Amino acid sequence: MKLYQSPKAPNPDRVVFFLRAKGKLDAVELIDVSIMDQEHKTAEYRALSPYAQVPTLVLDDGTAITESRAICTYLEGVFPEPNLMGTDPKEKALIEMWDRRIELMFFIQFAGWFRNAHPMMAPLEVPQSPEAAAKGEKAARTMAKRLDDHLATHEFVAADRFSIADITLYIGVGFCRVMQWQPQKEHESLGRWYDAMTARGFAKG
Ligand SMILES: N[C@@H](CCC(=O)N[C@@H](CS)C(=O)NCC(=O)O)C(=O)O
Repeated sequence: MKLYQSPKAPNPDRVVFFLRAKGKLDAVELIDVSIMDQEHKTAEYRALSPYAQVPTLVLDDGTAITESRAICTYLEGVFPEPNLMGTDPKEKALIEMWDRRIELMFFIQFAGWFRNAHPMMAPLEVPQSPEAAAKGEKAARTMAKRLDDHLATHEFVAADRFSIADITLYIGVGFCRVMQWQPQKEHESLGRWYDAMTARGFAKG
């Protein structure tokens, strides 16, 4: 299998950290695609990922899978242990619920802020919109507070155990540094959870 990714880009990191948490990072060949050099917009790469996004997982039979969560679903099926997406219907639903909340209400909102406000993103987000940036920032900050409240009484994001939802939030929170924002320093419970996740070591390359 080949995983097309961009180092330090958050969506590919979801898959890389997921594989590392399973101890299976060596099961894929990592192929770097530079977003800043617009390598993801070449015709060759678009043949794999028509909307020109990373990550893409290409299976040995040539099937190309995009969308980081869909890639993780495939990898969970191929490498079931340790389980990161739930074992029974209730656990699967709770983990997916939190993972989607984090992706839709935090991760994507923060991305809207970053893409519309950071000068580095100007070539990719045309035109940048200060209004969209402000909306994304407000939504991301609101969700950070909600997550802090949740983590005040929970060791993990979902289902009382480590899961893909922790990985998605960990990457999202860490990526906030690009806007000089460290929600884990502003919110005590989020900070306690973040330190505990760092100590697990799945983020280390
Ligand atoms: N929903 C997609 C989002 C993928 C995505 O937005 N990837 C970013 C990198 S983190 C990208 O390829 N950006 C290229 C661009 O905006 O032109 C997923 O979960 O994989």
